[in-house]
Amino acid sequence: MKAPTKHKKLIAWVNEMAKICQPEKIVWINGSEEEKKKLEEEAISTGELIRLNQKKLPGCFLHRSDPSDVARSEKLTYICTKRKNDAGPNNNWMEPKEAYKRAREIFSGSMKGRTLYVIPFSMGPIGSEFSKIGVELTDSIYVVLNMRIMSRIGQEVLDQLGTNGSFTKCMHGKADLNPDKRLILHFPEDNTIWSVGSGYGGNALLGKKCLALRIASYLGKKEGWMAEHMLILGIEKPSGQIQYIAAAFPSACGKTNLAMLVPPEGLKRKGYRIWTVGDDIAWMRIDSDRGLWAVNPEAGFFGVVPGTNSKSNPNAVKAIQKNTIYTNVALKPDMTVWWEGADGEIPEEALDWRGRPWKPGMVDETGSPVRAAHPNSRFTAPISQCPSISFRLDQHHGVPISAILFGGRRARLAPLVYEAFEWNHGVYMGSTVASEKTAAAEGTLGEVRRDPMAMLPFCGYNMADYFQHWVDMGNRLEKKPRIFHVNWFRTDKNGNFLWPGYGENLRILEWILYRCEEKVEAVKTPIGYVPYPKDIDITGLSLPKGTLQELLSVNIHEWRQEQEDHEKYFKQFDSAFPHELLKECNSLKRRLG
Ligand code: GTP
Ligand code: SPV
Ligand code: MN
Repeated sequence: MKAPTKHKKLIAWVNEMAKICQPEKIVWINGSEEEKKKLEEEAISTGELIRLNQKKLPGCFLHRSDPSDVARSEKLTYICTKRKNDAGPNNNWMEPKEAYKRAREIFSGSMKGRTLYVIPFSMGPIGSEFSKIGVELTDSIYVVLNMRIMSRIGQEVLDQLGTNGSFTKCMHGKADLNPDKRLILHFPEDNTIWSVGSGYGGNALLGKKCLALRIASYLGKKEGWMAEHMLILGIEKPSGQIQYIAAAFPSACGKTNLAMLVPPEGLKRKGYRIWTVGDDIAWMRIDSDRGLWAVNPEAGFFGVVPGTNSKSNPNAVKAIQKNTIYTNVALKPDMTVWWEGADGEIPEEALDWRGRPWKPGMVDETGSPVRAAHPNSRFTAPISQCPSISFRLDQHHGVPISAILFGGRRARLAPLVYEAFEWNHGVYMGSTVASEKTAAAEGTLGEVRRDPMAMLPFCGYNMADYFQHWVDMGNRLEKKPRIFHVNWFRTDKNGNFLWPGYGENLRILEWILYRCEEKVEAVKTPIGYVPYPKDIDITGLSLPKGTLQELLSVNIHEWRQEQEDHEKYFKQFDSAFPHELLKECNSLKRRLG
């Protein structure tokens, strides 16, 4: 196929990659409906996609990924900078020459007899000064169809790129999906990504975590802006004014749910409304008003399926009724889908996420229940289908951010909400975020690890320099967003969540807005400002007596241990580690007595 562009460097690169992979043909993706139909038909003929019940779920498909390929492979993800120190202690590092060589061997001849698709895509609205263009090469139709939902793709992007525009080179191939031959390589110095041996999510949709976080965070440091693992939402107040919040929680810790929040019954009378700008990634920069402004570079949701229902996330349920790709969920006999925590009855029979017969109550060799859907099963759906979509999603300028939230899954210790004393204290709070591991990445579930700013798996350079960048941004900001830490996941001694979460989290967002507007006082504790229980509106919520107090309590003894752990954690960083954060660490120690 003749290249629909006169961009010589782009054409040369596509040819160079094709020479390595040896596809039978090259297809340039233009983004049309016709092209989409054709790709869907082809994917159905090979089994890559299963067409779902088109009456009940129009435009929807099921994809089953290889059972060894169901989450991000952090151990196989590398930052390949010339100097090891530029990748820092938190990243796997490989020397670029070695990295290219190893991946080239796996790519070599891997597309024989198959098609190489060329996907031009824009992260952020096409033509916005803040958007970045990438071109992904892939042999996976599933990837093409997902990228079509997750980003803006096709001829328009090529036109924007012109004959000489710069773009991130994103090379992807499934090869044989053997984890021993899987590598997800980032070359920030070459503006290049090479991913081979996985067809799954963040490993394969290279615009998302690879470009919009790892490469973009590196560019942001260089160019003076930030790429963060954050949702963006607008809260429309009864007055009609909308304030915007950005929140960083680790993978599978509640970003999508918070971004689409529906006000609970008890707060409805107040007339709040939530507008969704983004559920996973925020690009933020300082505007001429010296405030922080954010855009969502994505155009779709790649959301966690299990637990999604009309009670937990009604907006998501509505958003995934059409034009949605489901990955690794269960298939019912009527060709609709099911998952643990879905609406309605548990089906009497189904095919599980691997396509094996499944019945309720089935147990495996170890006696544990067999799950119908994989815990990290996902939906891919256009943001435009979300009833709470913000009217500012496509605006080139983005939205002004009033507050930044950090959070994680902590069964103990971290109160429901607390506020930083000022920016650098907030950066310190972010740099020490810890969370229990979830199914979004391969590895041990439940293990608590530090995940600074929820960016541990996504920062494309040395984390010490990243912390410094946060401090520097604060110095440049005149209208600094206030910084908070939230924890929806505190449990009682039987392991039950103390806080109902989901829509009820609006009660906490309300307090956060009150603080931004200086409407309420707060209790000054050693770790930050904690709400007076009376300032959290719990109308219509049946919390057992004393629960709110427990949720807001700060255990000094436990926090002393936590602070010591922060100190140990910081030791892994070298001299580039900002002294401002060491100072914060010492101040916390002093305040704890
Ligand atoms: P990624 O897409 O991996 O980045 O995840 P995410 O941060 O968007 O998480 P998501 O909103 O998909 O939620 C992940 C899991 O946490 C789901 O199983 C939710 O049901 C659960 N969850 C979300 N919000 C809450 C909450 O407020 N309380 C409790 N207990 N669980 C929640
Ligand atoms: C995450 O793991 O944070 C996700 C899913 O949002 S993935 O696209 O696989 O990274
Ligand atoms: Mn995520």
